[in-house]
Amino acid sequence: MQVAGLPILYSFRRCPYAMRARMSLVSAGIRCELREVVLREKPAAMIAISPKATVPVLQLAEGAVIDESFEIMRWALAQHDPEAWLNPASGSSDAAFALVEQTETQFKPHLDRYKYHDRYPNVDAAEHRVAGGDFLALLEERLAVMPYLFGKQACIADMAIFPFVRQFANTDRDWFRASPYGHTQAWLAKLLDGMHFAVAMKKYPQWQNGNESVFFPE
Ligand SMILES: N[C@@H](CCC(=O)N[C@@H](CS)C(=O)NCC(=O)O)C(=O)O
Repeated sequence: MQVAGLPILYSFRRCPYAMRARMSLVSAGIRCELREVVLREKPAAMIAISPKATVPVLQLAEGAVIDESFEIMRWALAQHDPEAWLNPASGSSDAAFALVEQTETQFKPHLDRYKYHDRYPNVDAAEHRVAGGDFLALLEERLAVMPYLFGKQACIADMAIFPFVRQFANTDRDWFRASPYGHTQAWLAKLLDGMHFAVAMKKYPQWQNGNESVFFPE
């Protein structure tokens, strides 16, 4: 069963990629059917439309499939962007996209090796925390002179990046609290306290045929 006329989002509540996709749907005001996935029991319907089998996956009402979180963000905001997430107040959208890309390539590998060090052979978590900290220092430099990464208001870069900084911070909260990244701490706290995150983190039961949930009902 499908909720008539709505796009379908395969999602996992705690996945930072899925979080940022959900937050962009909230900002754009796009309702969808949310299918909460348990990663070790991925639904066949999701794998059939996206064999790489990562969440999030968005299937549009006409059938098109978008299975990269940043692409989902860009698609949602291209429909409707009332908070101007695609138009950073300071700097260009290309610079914002580049910082998101840098987060994936330079920060995420260290985050994974710090947080999940037991899943990697011969990895020293502390070394990866230092390397991840070097990336936080880049954010800190920007946030020392403006409240968000690209100016006075949050844009796509803030929303695409903070779920990963959250994971890094939560790995050892005492360390993060004592770290020299005070502006980054304040930025993260503000975004965690925001409406988009609250709506995006609402809990849904695991999807099964017959228990359809609608994400972001007004
Ligand atoms: N590049 C993808 C990455 C998505 C991703 O890696 N999601 C993780 C969960 S956080 C996943 O689905 N992993 C597959 C698995 O654990 O089986 C995107 O941006 O959407």
